Amino acid sequence: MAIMLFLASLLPVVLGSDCKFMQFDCSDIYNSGETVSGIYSIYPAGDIPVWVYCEMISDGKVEDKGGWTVIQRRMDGSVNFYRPWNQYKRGFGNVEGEYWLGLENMYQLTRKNKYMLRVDLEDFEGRKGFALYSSFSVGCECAGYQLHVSGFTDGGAGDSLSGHNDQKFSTFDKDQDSYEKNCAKQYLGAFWYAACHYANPNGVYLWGEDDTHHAIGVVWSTWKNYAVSMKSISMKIKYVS
Ligand SMILES: [Ca+2]
Repeated sequence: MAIMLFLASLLPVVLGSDCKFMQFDCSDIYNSGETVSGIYSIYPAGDIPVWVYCEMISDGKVEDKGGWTVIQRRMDGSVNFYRPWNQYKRGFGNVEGEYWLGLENMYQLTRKNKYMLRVDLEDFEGRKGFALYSSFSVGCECAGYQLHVSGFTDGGAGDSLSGHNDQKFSTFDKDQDSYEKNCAKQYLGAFWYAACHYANPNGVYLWGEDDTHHAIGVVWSTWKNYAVSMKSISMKIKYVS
């Protein structure tokens, strides 16, 4: 028994790069003993690493245990989110700050296992709220990276996402919304638009309230009105089962 344990502990070293333990998501990293929030590499699709921000907060509640994989984050307006399809597919931005993980990565992460989603919001007065969804997944590109979200629990921000359930993803150069015009062009973002939105997390960073152009900001309409743009928003997912 002792010898077997010894061999097992040597395996990753002996096999080296041929068979390294590739952590699939931030839950894997959390469960391996990393409890500090920060930047880690994950392997959602084979052996290509993807850098990601992992939130390892834990306040004792089941849904708040660590291991959240951040898939979208805005915090200071430093990154332009008005981008074409290929960039939303692959991902862009700065993993230390504002970024989009990429639709293909979201698909790879959520295609086999069940994930929950948490959206954290903060306004420019320092007020915070969140929305929790017990189920979140993104379909394949062949299905337009369709959003599947359900099981809302209110963290004070209300439900601005269930109305986007089953929508395909749209960018200014790929209109898959249900609106006669182009939602991404009209609201200067990219999202699972319907006709068009209750939330616009990838809209224009506006530093607060500004209705010069209707609903183009980083909007979460069930918490603040369509003229108010968030100071920060982050969307994060966690393995459930
Ligand atoms: Ca359209």
